[in-house]
Amino acid sequence: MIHMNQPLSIQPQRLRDSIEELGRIGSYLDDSSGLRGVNRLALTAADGEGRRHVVAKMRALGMSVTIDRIGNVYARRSGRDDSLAPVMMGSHIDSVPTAGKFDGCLGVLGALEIIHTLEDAQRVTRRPLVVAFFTDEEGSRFGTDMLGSAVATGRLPLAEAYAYKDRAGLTVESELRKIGFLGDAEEKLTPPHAYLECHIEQGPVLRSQNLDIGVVTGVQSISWHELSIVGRSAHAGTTPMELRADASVAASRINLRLRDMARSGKYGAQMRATMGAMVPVPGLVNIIPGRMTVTVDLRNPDDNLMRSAEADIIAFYDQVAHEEGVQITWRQTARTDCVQFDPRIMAQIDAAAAHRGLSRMRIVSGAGHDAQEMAHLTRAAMVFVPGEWNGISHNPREFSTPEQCANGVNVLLDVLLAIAEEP
Ligand code: HGY
Ligand code: MN
Ligand code: MN
Repeated sequence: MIHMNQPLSIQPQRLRDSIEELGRIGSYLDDSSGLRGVNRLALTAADGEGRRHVVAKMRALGMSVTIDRIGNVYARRSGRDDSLAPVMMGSHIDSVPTAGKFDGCLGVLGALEIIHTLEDAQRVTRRPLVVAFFTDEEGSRFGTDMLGSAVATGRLPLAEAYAYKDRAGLTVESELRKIGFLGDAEEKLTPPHAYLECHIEQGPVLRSQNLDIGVVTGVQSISWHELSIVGRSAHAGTTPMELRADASVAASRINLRLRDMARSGKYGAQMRATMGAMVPVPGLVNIIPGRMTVTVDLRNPDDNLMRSAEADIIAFYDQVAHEEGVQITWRQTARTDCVQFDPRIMAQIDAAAAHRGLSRMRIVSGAGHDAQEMAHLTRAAMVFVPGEWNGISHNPREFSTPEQCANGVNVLLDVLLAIAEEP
């Protein structure tokens, strides 16, 4: 039950200031847009600086901070009854290299703004509260997404996570140690009472319908492949077309097939496919690429259609290898099925938004989130806020207004207060 006589509310400007402050860490001038973007790729020096900045904010709020063996950070605020399992809020503060200021950060800084608001109001909840940020949610650097929360919830063994390497061959373990966040706390999380996450939608749906809040029903399935395509490098001018084994042509054929599959409707109207990385070797104007490393990112809100798309594109890899005279090897680097969030908490989010006079809709998340990992451990749910510019994300133009952010975090606060009083 949401007690909504006079709802407590956060300070929108203080939240905005904290988002701007963190956004200055790892900030860069994006030459294609002329905007300042954020690059706090997981476990880089910038990520380390961002982590220390947020840990300092947690401690300034009187919270006790724990760092686990995969670098997840948990800040705890005591409740009236500390024997009870805590209610956890969180997200991530690592970013893609061409990020905005809101992806993940809204969830972590919004949770800390809630703590600050409770401190100001001298309000102590029955249950203890925990604010978390998880290691390498994005997966951009080491190749698998939700790395920290997958370890915390047991999907990914710690040793396997430590061994992931970036393109320079640096491991998660060595990079965690380098930035000083190779903690010693047990990485397997004791199930919290519930998990809540506020996040930008990262898409056009809410804003296009002028809606304030997304009541997130779940997350669609995700499948990532990394392909190594080996052909034969040769002279661009002297090698006849029929004598080539061109790795870049093979990659291009696969990319076009992905788009045709998504457009075909055979895998549902919502299938999305992306070849985000296409790295040629040697990558020079007058040499036929002998090697290509490419990535494939498949998304689908239907598990059966996802499996069908995976089977078909894998069969196409073999067909292209044969027809182009190249070798194609591939590995699965991320794979999660569709996840449903907790219906009772969704109803509480809906009621809280309604009581605040906020418009809302139920929405499936197109992006992956730490909440989908936490949903395997406890009751989990997410609150989405709209974004301007068609909700663009993973781009410096990512932007949500102070009001949009405050609406989402206030709804999170209302639901948190209700759940934190549960016996
Ligand atoms: O890829 C995703 O969906 C998320 O941004 N990690
Ligand atoms: Mn995110
Ligand atoms: Mn992201």
